[in-house]
Amino acid sequence: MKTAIIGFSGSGKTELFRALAGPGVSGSRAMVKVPEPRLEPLSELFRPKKITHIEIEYLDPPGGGARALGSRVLSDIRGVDCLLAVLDAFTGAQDPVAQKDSIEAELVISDMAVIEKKLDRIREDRKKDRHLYDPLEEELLIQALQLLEHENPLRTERTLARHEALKGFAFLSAKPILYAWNVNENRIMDFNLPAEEPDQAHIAFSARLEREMSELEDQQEVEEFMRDLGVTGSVLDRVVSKTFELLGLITYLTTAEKQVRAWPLKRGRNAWEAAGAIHSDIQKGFIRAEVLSWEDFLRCKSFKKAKELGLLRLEGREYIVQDGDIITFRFNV
Ligand SMILES: Nc1nc2c(ncn2[C@@H]2O[C@H](COP(=O)(O)OP(=O)(O)OP(=O)(O)O)[C@@H](O)[C@H]2O)c(=O)[nH]1
Ligand SMILES: [Mg+2]
Repeated sequence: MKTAIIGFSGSGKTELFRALAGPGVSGSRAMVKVPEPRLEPLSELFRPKKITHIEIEYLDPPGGGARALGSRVLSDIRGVDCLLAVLDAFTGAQDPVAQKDSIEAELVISDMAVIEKKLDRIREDRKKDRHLYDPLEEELLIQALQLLEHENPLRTERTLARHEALKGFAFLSAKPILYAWNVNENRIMDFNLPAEEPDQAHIAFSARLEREMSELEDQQEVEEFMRDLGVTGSVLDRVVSKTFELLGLITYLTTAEKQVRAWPLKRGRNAWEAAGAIHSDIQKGFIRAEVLSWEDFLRCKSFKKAKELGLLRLEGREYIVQDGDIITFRFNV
């Protein structure tokens, strides 16, 4: 899972990157552990050799301009799953809404250029009577272009944006986007965020304070800091939870003495697909999934007791995995 931090120069991207990645990070790329409080009680029980968090890779691509992302950044972010756009709402130098509009415009224009180039090639191809192109692809590209010409990012038409036939283009305006409004520390709570739209979400935060907070070692100090700010979680907590919502992800857990681990899964996927995400052998030899919900685990704090109470369920491959499920896969090798 990859997220690129974008925004104009001086908006606070690197401060946010440092806040997310923690002290000691260098360069413009970091693997960040997703905070997962449910791993701790499980680890106390299983005493595993290894505790493995879900990780998100954050990129802080250098080279943006004061009033534009620029073509270099645009080409560096094609491969990511999600965009995290930082808006300067703390210096007063630039209207943050106008920044948001110009970022959207850049994403839209970049996608238009990709489509126009491709449609040109299709036209050439047709002229030469080679007909190597896919008519469905052409049809979808024309639809997408119309949307973009009306200044609508592709993500506003979810079915089109996520169409299998367009995946390869990795359109920038089709990617889910989280706007992080970098506001003055005393305005975090009363800052008026825009309404959420499909595949678009917003948070208000102070990049400077969050970076400073991420450098504190004393957990009590962190909590005091957050209380003063009036926020309930660190920017990492908030960014991650919004990212999971945007990408439609839930978390399930696996346990063993060797390893206790959290895994991401698209909401609505079944046990068989969850097994495949771990290993193709587990999927191929799938027999059943033993599932304990997080709530039931909290009630019993023991698998033995859960079993006695009949809370440990045996599920087949069609079972739709729920957030917080603790799953043991039984499989043939
Ligand atoms: N007071 C205050 N200063 C901030 C805040 N966020 C960033 N700054 C300062 O603004 C300057 C630019 O922040 P950066 O995070 O380096 O900005 P950037 O977006 O990475 O900029 P480029 O790398 O040039 O694209 C730094 O001096 C930061 O300390 C904030 O929330 N409050
Ligand atoms: Mg920077």
